Amino acid sequence: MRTILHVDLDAFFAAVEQRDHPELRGKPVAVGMGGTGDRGVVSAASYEARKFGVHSAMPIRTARRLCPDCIFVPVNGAQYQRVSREVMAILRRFTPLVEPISIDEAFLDVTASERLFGNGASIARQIKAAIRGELDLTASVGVAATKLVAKVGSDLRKPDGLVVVPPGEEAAFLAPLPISRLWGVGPQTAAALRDFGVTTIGDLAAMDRAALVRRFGKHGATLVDRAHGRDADPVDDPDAAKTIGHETTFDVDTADRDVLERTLLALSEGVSGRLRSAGVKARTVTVKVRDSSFRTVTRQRGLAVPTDLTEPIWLAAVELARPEMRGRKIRLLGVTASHLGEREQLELFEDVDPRRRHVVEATDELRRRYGPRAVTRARLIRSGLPAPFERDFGTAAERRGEHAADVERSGRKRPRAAPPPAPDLDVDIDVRAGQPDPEELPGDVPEAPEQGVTG
Ligand code: DCP
Ligand code: MG
Repeated sequence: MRTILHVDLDAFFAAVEQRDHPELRGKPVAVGMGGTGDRGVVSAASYEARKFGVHSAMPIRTARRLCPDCIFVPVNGAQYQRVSREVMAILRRFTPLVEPISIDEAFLDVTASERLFGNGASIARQIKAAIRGELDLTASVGVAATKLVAKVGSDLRKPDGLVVVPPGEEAAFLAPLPISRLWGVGPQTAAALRDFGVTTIGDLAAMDRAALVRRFGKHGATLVDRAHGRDADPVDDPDAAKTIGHETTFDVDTADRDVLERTLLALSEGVSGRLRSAGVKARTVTVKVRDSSFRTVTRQRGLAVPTDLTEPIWLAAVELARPEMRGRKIRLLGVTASHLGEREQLELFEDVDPRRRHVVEATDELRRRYGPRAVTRARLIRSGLPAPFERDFGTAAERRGEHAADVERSGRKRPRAAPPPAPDLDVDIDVRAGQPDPEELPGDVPEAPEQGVTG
């Protein structure tokens, strides 16, 4: 039996503003994204503002109409990120098993900490006291044996709430609540369930499992489990080495630098695409280089700024791989991203040029709609390389720990080759949706290299 806490700060952005600007305390405050003009959207509303019906994601125009006395303040992302790190640091004092799931909330598995700090309820009180005492903010906490029930609990008595659900009482605790409180029940599922006469979680728990499976497929079975409070999802161990990587073996070993660097580009592209779809950023890049004599070297380095973009990963990969590839025939190359950072709601605040981000998002969308070969870089056309976004590309490695084990962390000093210039996104992306065969593209595409790459 585990003890899990879900901690969620109250009216987070608005509470930080009220704390930092005492004249805002006790007043209806809305923090506005995209400026506080009429075109903006409310990011967070203080509990005073919520009494007027103001809430997150509401157009500021509407908020102003509902609450003429509301004070609108602009988003100060850097400050919220700083406070978020302080909150997470407090949580980590009680257990290393902290899984941040957004800027202001996290799951904690405190099972092993109870001997040291007292039971779950006691730890929850200590956490609330530390957040109030040290950061002058309030948090709501749910304590339960599962993530699902802990999360429902933290939300139930906001603000400044504490809800403890003892083991065995999950189903009874959930039963009177509306089904919309349950994970995985969006407005459409809720409407469909109402057709079955289901309005509370208890109604759902009492439903015939087979009937739900017939109507909702596998999701139906999950819903019944959740309605009983059953959920085996563990708190993600942040120390577990998680990696996203691609590697590929050449048909014929090659020493052609252009082929090698383009292959690293394709691999980096695949890795960055998967980082983005996983909603994470990497702080470390590892390359693996195996030559024709089967000598295998892995080299690793950190990135100054965590990223989910191709260019920084590729630049690091080339810099790491060049000294290992020089004068050798290469059999295999791999690129792996690790030290994956918390999911980024925080993307709002990153300092990447927003135009670059838009290009990346647009190409991701094209790939989602038209398949992995819909968009590729000009540098990769007719390169004989597999499309970088195909999941079965190379012997794709995405597994816990496995890579970290054979990584050389020797930090040997080697002369560093200058990395290649970053490709210019404006000219380097070739949109080919609806033109399935790149070989048939007319015009002056780059020469195909002699070497192919196997998948
Ligand atoms: N946020 C945002 N846009 C949204 C939702 C949230 O920018 N549509 C930001 C502002 C919030 C923060 O994320 O302060 C945390 O989101 P929560 O859903 O936890 O909301 P709050 O902390 O503001 O309120 P609550 O007390 O309900 O947790
Ligand atoms: Mg919150």
